[in-house]
Amino acid sequence: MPAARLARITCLLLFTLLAACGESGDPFGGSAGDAAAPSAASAGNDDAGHGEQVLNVYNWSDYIGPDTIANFERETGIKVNYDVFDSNEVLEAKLLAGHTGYDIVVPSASFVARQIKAGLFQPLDRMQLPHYNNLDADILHALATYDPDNVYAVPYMWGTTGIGYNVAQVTARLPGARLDTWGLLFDPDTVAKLADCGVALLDAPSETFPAARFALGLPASSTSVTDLGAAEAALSSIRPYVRYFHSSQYINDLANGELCVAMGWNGDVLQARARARDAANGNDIAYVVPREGALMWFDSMVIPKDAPHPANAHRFLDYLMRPEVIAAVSDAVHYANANAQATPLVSPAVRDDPAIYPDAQTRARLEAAAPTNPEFDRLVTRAWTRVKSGR
Ligand code: SPD
Repeated sequence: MPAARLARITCLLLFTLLAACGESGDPFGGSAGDAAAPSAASAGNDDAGHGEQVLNVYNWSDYIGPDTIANFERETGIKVNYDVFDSNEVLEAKLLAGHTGYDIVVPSASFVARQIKAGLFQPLDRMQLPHYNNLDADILHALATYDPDNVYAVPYMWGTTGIGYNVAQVTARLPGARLDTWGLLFDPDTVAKLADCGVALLDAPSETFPAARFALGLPASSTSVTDLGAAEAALSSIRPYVRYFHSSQYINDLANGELCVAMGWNGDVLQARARARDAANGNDIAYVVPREGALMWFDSMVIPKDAPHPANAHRFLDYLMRPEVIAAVSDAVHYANANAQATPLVSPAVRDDPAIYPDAQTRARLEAAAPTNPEFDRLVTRAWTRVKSGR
């Protein structure tokens, strides 16, 4: 990717993140898995003290290359226990409960701010990260909005939350309709026409409520209780047409034709497209950033305070900072990484896909996910329970 284009993207990241800070400029707004215990939590000794060759990683599902872990294990002799989750809410609940046994976890930046304040992570030791300089300086600068001075978090991938759909199934039910709109999910008359071919939403209130606010023309990151009520009403109105709420199942179901529309993350929808192509099953899957706007986010790697193997964690982070390693991850997962040196190594099919590296017009519609606000989130969680239960 040309450096100028990358620079434009990262400037946008910076701009939108700063915009999310609000007028005060305070990104924290002035307020403050589904996996069981890690498969190796029981094996957690201090690598510094005992040199145990183990690393416990808790990452998003479908978010690593097919050989990334095996290559690391072969190169270092460190055995990786790798567990997955599919929402920030699940990860955060686990972190707050404590004693996870994990050495690396991967929250989104918007959740990282309050998790740092809660003392959940240990500072990085840059001496153990010789490839740190490969990271994109503008993205690091943007991440500093949530993690001042980049003390705790290493950016991993970034992306957008939009809509994935089956082109033939949706156009057959909505002939001539524009499909680049949240109306596909939030207009009850529209979504009623799609219910028979399968509609799914992310099981993540941090995504569904901003999407509903975009659909309603409200500020996506609004913490107004009135706006929250309007978003809840919008979500409740489409509840009868939603087949399920889940944050990873939609990849396979879009690919195999079991769903025709899903709120989803760009790379996951594109993985669905790739799986359908590999299966040659005739399902053509598209991803759209709705014209009303959408969230952009980036996910970062952090080391929990009580990580049993912090030295191994640093080794893994540094491994992922090698351009050829992280470029291969982007190729596999269809997400843009945060490594400036890796961009030329990402395959052109990924690098030039505007669903992964959005063009200027699309970027203008993106808004960075705002830092989470615990007090307001309690209201959101209750509203989300009401939406899902249909009460
Ligand atoms: N399958 C990997 C999905 C990663 C999505 N991260 C989402 C962050 C949302 N704010």
